[in-house]
Amino acid sequence: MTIIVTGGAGFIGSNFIFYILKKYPDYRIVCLDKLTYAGNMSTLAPIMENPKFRFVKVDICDREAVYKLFEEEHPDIVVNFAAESHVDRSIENPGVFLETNIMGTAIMMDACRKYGIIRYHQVSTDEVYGDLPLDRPDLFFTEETPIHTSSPYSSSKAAADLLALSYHRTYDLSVTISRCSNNYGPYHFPEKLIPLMIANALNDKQLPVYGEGINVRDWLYVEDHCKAIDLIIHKGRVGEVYNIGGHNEMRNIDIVEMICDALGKPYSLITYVTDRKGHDMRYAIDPTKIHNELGWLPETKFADGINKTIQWYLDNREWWETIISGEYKNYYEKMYGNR
Ligand code: NAD
Ligand code: TDX
Repeated sequence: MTIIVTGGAGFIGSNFIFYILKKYPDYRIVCLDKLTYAGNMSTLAPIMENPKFRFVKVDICDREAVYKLFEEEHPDIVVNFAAESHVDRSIENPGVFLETNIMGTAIMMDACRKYGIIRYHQVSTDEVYGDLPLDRPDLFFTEETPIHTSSPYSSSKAAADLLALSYHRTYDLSVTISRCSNNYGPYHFPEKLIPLMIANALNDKQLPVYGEGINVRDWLYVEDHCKAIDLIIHKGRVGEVYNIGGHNEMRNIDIVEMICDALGKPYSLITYVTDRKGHDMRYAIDPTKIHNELGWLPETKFADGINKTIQWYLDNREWWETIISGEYKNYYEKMYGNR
């Protein structure tokens, strides 16, 4: 079995590669990644010599290069993680989100049609459903919830989902889609809430909480997401969407305080800053379908997952310090300098 994993130098894609290589020692993994600011070769360094692994620096929007790779590798399965993934950046500059997340998805699926595959899996997000009100804790996103996006990021992901479903219906491409809630864990790029707060707290820098900090996200340990995708690509029904989430809703401010407590840092570091434009209030996944059909359940409790994650950032300072000392500095100044 050969799997092409796009975006494998990023957060979830790299965790997925490590998981699959360990679980299926006879599988071959080809990682296709453009290495944008979010892709890190240092993450993949430990497996570069593995004979079952190949890394190729390619943009999923580069049709010629993608087709060439398919001709070389004859993949059985394609898992498309590659995306521009940060909501705040999409608010600043939507164009690249439309290119990569929509056109790139179309090109990957065109390659699958042209060369033939067993399965194309599109890694999507719960953000395609928009948000839920804070005062209706009884409401959850199911696979039937209408698409109702808020940001250029989520709109681009929703467009990709619709394209994927249309490729299934029109061309009979073997497509599955997963829509997962917020992930956390090792190799999470420090522009996102949890790693940003850990890195800032360790450097005794301000902890910028948007608005009142009462927005709710449904957090899932990254390995649980990888396990769900593994089940879907092997046992999921073609043409279906699967929601992934572990009923772990938390307010942003509570997460930030938990990180302060774990690191012995004072709450005085917490600074409330101007809210994100169009900020979604609450995400909450109903994972009944994947549980009933594929037997998936999250295995890592948040208390354990967050401690493991914090410990990982303590043990791997070089990984994130290299990132925040580079180009990231300009981004940080632009986003947070006058906020
Ligand atoms: P990430 O930003 O950490 O990594 C994205 C990776 O894609 C990087 O390695 C980057 O170099 C690569 N990439 C970007 N544009 C590319 C292009 N044009 N061609 C090839 N490679 C390209 O993202 P992540 O958090 O790991 O998210 C992975 C996927 O999961 C995304 O599709 C995202 O929408 C989805 N998702 C993320 C979360 C989350 O909480 N992080 C939750 C649900 C779904
Ligand atoms: O500095 C910050 N301060 C803050 O209060 C940052 C970076 C975020 N926040 C808030 C905004 C959100 O309510 O924290 C929450 C989480 O923010 P992000 O980490 O940016 O994640 P989110 O916008 O929820 O999107 C994430 O989950 C869904 C991923 O980035 C997406 O790729 C995924 O689809």
